[in-house]
Amino acid sequence: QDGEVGKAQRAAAEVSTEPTIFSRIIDRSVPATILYEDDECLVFRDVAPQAPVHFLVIPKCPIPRLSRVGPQDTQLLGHLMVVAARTAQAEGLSDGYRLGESCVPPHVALRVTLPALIPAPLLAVINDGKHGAQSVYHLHLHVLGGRQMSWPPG
Ligand code: IU
Repeated sequence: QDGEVGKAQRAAAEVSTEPTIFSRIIDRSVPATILYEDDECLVFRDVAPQAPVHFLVIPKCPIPRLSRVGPQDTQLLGHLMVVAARTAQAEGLSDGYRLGESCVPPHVALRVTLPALIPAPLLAVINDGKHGAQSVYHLHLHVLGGRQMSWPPG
């Protein structure tokens, strides 16, 4: 398949213990525009922004996907959200922003998330796995702002 779903399906088929592109951004072997860093996480601009401001917040430890987290990750996940909010403030998103919107177009996301259960459109907040159209297997939060977001998401 073409597009985001095809990319996600190929990524799911290739899941391995190899470092992802995000590990290489963490170790600086791949360049990125880094907005914030601490011992636990890294924040950088998305290379294909879907809004005037679009950045990703990732843990430094390579949790591949949300469904792999455990109780030991509770504090880290909270930290990622706090960092997301602080970075949004630093980016001047004083009119608000969206945390966790996937960049998958809504019509694609609709097909891959709870198609039968939710009649109204619903977008995955964090893409998990093949059916979630995840394309990079290193857990990440999306933060988008600088434009009016629509609801249902778009
Ligand atoms: P997804 O939720 O797994 O589909 O999001 C992956 C994101 O990573 C997507 O928005 C890409 O544009 C972004 N990205 C990036 O910022 N830099 C890269 O080198 C690669 C992907 I590969």
